[in-house]
Amino acid sequence: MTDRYDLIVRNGTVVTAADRLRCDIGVRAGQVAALADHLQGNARETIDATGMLVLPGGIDSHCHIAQKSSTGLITADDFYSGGVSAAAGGTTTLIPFATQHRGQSLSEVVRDYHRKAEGMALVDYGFHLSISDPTPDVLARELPELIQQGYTSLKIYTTYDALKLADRQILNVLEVAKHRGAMVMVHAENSDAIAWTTERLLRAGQTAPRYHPVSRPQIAEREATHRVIALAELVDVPILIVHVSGRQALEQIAWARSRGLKIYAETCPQYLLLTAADLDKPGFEGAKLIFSPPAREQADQEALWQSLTKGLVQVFSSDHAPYRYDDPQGKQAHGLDAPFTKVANGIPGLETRLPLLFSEGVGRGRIDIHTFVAVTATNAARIYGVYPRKGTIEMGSDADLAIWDPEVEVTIHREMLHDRMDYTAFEGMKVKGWPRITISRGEVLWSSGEVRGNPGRGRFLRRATPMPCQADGAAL
Ligand code: DUC
Ligand code: ZN
Ligand code: ZN
Repeated sequence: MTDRYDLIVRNGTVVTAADRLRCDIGVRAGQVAALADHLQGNARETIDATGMLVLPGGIDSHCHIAQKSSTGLITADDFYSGGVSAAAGGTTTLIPFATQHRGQSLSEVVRDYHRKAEGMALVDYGFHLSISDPTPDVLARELPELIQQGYTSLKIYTTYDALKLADRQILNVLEVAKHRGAMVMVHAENSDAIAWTTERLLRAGQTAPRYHPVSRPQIAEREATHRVIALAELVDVPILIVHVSGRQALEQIAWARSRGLKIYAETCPQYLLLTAADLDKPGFEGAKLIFSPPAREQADQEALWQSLTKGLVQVFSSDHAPYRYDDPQGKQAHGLDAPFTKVANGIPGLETRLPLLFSEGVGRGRIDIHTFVAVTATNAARIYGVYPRKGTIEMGSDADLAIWDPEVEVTIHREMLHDRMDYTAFEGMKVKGWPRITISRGEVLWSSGEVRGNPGRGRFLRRATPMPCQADGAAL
């Protein structure tokens, strides 16, 4: 007798952004082919998920993989190690950046990132276009062509000399996004305010890592957030503010949404769980926690937790930007006495993103399980044009599943993680709940501590127009 399904996941509790039900899942040809209580028929492989939660595989829509920074440093993970780390933490889709440096052709940059992913990617992936040089050719030809080809989101910066765009350039990019249907992600911090503050700190000899948060005050983030909201209103286009760090930017986002503007937002584990005080460590240790915008204060953490529940922040991603600590290609590229201005910006987080939110959010009653699914998978799928293929569990969607043991207790240690890093910002944290099995298009990639799946099995996702950018644009 031939098998009716390739895989059946039996006896689990299936949870989506909207529903929770005890049912079996039948998988055929990589897709969800049946959802039923006591599913009839046999399968080549059966997984018993008794006592487990079966959630959509996570989408990490903000991560930096094999990315060359403007200073020449390359992030430590490639598309295989990044995929392994993602899968081991319940994530089945990655959307990193194809990052343009000034003078580069955007299409050439995209081709280059495809070369890095092909033959290497373990999980499915797309690329956001990161634009630092919106030349007339980029605006008139390359960007529209690439959006048409399924690169339907892009990131721009208001800070970093090598990356930032002037307001006029931002307006030009927003205009293309509006007419072609792309989501613009904005890194919002006022560059001059940071430069002015930094100059004074350096002059006073305040160069240690703990001064990094001081150099990038919330007011700089608030001003740039307000400004890009105003620019988006002028052009009449949705935008998403990435890595929102605290109360002041949130206030601007709440104000914009109360006026009916389609302003979306993202936050990351580091803003919910770390504070600026965590950088106050002996010697150069604090460099491990240099990322931008920086971690703020406890009251900011509380406001961010509430913003997830209120729907003010829709996306929870890692901002995995892995620069090793003890490495001339990493945090110590300029030595152990380097001022904070010379330290690579970013921390790892692909693998710990979901367990941290599950434990600290769902486990502690700060968010419910449906919000967890929404902010870690479903909303990103909608906002970045892969819904309902990704980000949910329904008939016809890709069988990307994370089978969670909600009771297992894990203490996070660097040695247990699968990225290429030499530290984690969450060393020693105890979490309750971790995915026991991760499945991508019906194929088990992670099971009871073992990684499976060949490099190169991950597929490129040609993405549709983001839902908020569609003509009848469903707001989230
Ligand atoms: N912004 C990011 O999105 N990631 C790393 C560094 C930064 O400034
Ligand atoms: Zn950024
Ligand atoms: Zn980033």
